[in-house]
Amino acid sequence: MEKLDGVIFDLDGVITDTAEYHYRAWKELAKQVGITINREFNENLKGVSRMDSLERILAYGGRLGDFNDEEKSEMANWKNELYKEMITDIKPTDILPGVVSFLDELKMAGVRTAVASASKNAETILEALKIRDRFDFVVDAAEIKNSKPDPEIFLKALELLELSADVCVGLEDAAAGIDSIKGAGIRAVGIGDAKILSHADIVLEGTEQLRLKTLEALA
Ligand code: B16
Ligand code: MG
Repeated sequence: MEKLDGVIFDLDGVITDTAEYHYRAWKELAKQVGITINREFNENLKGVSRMDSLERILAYGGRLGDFNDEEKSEMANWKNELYKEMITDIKPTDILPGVVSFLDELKMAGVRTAVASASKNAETILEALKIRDRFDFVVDAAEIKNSKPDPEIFLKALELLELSADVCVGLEDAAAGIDSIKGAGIRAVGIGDAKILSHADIVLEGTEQLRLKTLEALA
């Protein structure tokens, strides 16, 4: 890549570790209906929308046909209320290491930024982290019809940034998110376990390794 013009960030697991609270809240909801989930299964929920996550849990526990739409919507709301309680105290110190200095580096270089999170709580979380103003755009998850791994959310981010895929990179901690980035024709940087994120163009162990130079080298 000759020049990097845009970086598109996932939120949960890339900017802050709310992924852990999603897991705890889903585990509690699953327990209510007699289903036990573990961290390995949870990898299938990362980056996946609220309702799709619930359906995956019910399918995993063999209970998909046991609830009607209204009951499923109540369950999803219950999980979301529990999740919101868990994150009430979220603050700037919960931003993952290296993210702020990386954003500074991007700003200095004139690189535009967007957030492409499946979370309907994204704006609230970014405000609580006092980091909302640092991003040029935040895609509204409520407007997205097809959940990651569908490319829709990253294509929407490109549209907002008014940039083409070849001058951007996307950052993700979830396998579904990497597939979404790649589906949009964007280069993908995985953050986390290289085995889980095997479809990424490059995988960094953690956010503290984020550097503009590393991303620009992704040719
Ligand atoms: P909400 P991301 C995703 O965020 C989470 O990884 C996923 O676990 C969650 O179910 C989804 O957001 C929806 O979140 O219930 O808050 O609308 O990783 O795309 O930033
Ligand atoms: Mg994520």
